[in-house]
Amino acid sequence: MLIVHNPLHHRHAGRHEMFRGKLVPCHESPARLGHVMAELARRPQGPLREPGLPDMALIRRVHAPRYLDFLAGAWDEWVALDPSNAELDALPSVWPIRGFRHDVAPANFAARLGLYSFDSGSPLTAGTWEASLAGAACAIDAARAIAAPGGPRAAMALTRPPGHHAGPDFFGGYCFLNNAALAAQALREAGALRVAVVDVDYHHGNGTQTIFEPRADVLTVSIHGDPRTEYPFYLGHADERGHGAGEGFNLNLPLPAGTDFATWRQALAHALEAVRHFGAEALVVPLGVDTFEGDPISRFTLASADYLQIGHDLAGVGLPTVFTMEGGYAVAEVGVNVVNVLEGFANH
Ligand code: Q9C
Ligand code: ZN
Repeated sequence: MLIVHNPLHHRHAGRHEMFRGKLVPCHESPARLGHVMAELARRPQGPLREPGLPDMALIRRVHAPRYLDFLAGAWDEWVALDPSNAELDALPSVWPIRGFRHDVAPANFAARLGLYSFDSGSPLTAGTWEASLAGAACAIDAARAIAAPGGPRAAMALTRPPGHHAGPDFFGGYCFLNNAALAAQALREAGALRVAVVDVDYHHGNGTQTIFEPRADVLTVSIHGDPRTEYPFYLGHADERGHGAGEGFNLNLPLPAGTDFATWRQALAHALEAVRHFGAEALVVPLGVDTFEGDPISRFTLASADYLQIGHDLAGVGLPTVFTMEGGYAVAEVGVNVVNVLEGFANH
């Protein structure tokens, strides 16, 4: 397994997220990746390298150019509002809900911050753009490595911030650029005719679903907490099957809060059967370990040893595979749980 890690990830370091009327410390912290790197030093899974420059043209085929321009300049605009903002994170506080215009971007920065986001839990900081862009480069490089003749069978984009909640032109759920979607797009452009995404994060991969909803060449599957009670609430139901040409190429497998590994693993088997039936030539796995029993914001009951089994089951599909790093907030256990997936995959 090749590991492409993001040396700039720590530049994205939010202070607070809004939760029930209070600013609370961010769950999504640089320490998370530190724990994965430390566990990889104890149990190496293959070569470790840094990414090259990001392919901006490919990123523009996944994300809207006006959204990318917004992200690139957002911090400077935030500080221009008031120089003392340099000491604060940028959090949105107004959004264009139903009936409002989405086609005209307001000149006011706070209004544009809301236009391009869906929650107040995803602080944008001084280094968010650089960290996200280097993370996107990790995902694209990981995909190109496994697609190259003689390349490794699998690669992991070991990066943060995570990506699977980020859509064509919006951020949220701690995500800004959709690393998994970028990997899938890179695999398509490297010659894979059909690419499958199997999202195993606790939360529905709403961004990835929205990006590929109109397309038949990328099957998106997500196993997640039922959106009736779990974040991101407004997408992820079982009746969402794709739009237009993409109809039949999205599969949501929502599970109730409290779900244990035996039930979760049956959903994974269902997901992998859909991948085989689709005839995928490559696989992308947005890997969140917030399904862990100790996760502070999630409600499944997987144990650390279960992640070895998940890796083993994923390897059983026999496809070139890219993992991207998504959620997991039981910080001290994130390293063991992620590396267990990679080790289980390698030992298939
Ligand atoms: N009380 C990822 O795992 N906040 N994002 C939920 C729960 C948002 C999770 C608050 C959770 C986003 C990549
Ligand atoms: Zn998650």
